[in-house]
Amino acid sequence: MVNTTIKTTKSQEIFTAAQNLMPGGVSSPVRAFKSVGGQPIVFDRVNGAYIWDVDGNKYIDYVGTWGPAICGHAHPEVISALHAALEKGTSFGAPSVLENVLAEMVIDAVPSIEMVRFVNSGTEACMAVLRLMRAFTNREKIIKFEGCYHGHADMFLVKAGSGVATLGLPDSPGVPKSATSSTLTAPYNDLEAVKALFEENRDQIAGVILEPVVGNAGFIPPDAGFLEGLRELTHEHGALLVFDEVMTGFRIAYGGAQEKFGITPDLTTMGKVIGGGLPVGAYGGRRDIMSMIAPAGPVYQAGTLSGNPLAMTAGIKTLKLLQKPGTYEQLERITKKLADGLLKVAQETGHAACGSHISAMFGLFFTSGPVHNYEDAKKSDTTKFGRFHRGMLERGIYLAPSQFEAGFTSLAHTDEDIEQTLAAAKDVLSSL
Ligand code: KE4
Repeated sequence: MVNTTIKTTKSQEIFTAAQNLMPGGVSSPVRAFKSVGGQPIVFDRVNGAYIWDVDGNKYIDYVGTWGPAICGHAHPEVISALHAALEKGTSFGAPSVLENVLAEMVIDAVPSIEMVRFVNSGTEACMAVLRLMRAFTNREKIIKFEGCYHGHADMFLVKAGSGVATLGLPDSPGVPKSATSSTLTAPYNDLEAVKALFEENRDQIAGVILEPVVGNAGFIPPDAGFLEGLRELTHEHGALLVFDEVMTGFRIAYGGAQEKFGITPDLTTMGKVIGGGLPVGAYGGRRDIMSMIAPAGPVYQAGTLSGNPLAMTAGIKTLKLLQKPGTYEQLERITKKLADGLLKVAQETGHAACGSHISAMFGLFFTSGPVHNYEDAKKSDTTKFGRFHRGMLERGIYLAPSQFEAGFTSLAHTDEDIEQTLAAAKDVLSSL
């Protein structure tokens, strides 16, 4: 039994049954609450900044379905646009003007993107971009960073973050050595390590892929000069620089982390926000590179539901809402209030803690820090994080169920929501 003060009878019934039907009872590992303990709550509906579970409990949501709900869940304008689109069918498997519209919006927004291809998930986008990097440079090796997560494709499951970090699966069973033998890793924020890899693997590295702001090892921003250094190193060695902006895209800024930090990668992957809650991933970049993708070029990549009209509609409407003046100032203000407040409460209640935020993404570690990379993050007190998570859940606050995830705010979060959250945090942390 889960010892919570909130009534979770129906959640427990449904989740117990789910465990007989689906591995771990979930469709994605992090949802099982393995690293924070206790059973997950089963959602009934979401709206704005809020969740209601099947027992009728209401929560303020700081996961936002892992990023897509940046305008708030079930935004009325997105819902009504979807209703209209539904009348015309759910999938075409053929060109539609909606793909042109969203493609143009992404190209106009993201500095590195001259052409874009839509897929159905961030994983697909990262898989495709890896194949493209290798084809364009005619080199095989790639560099990724410990704790960064680029989806669950074999070649990325090397010291990955997110659910892999949470479940301590640095190299998942079933991944053949051949799939990862060309994947080199370095600590995040460590330019010297990257330089050494380039020296040791001269003319063999197709490119470097990273989360420009890490969200899958907990929240870890780039140190000053790190992104610039990678841009210089990749140029120097004839390798490509790829920003995985599946999480940071349209969240760190309208043009993503690359706009915020003024660094232009050669290729970018996206997802989450650009689907407005429906399955969309995308990759894009320089025209000379993207033109290699079939059928324009020889690099094969395909997908039955890619660019489907419902997902395009939700993405178009979401980006339109984000274009409104003042959007990112509001996201920065509300998230700063939350992140600074959480840190203050943790320190006032005598807990070693560090954390930060950039725009609508934030994180908190129970360690005095600083946290510059995954090794630092792993030194944090994950047991305390689990107890904090459960305590907040019992007080109606839904945080990401793992220390190795980031937190997400939205345009729907109000000052009152933040104040309620900080009061709950004070209550929980005083009792830990
Ligand atoms: P998906 O295949 O889950 O759409 O995207 C994979 C991916 C790629 N790149 C980055 C930077 C990502 O954050 C993700 C997915 N993020 C996780 C949250 N840490 C999705 C949540 C989950 O796995 O259930």
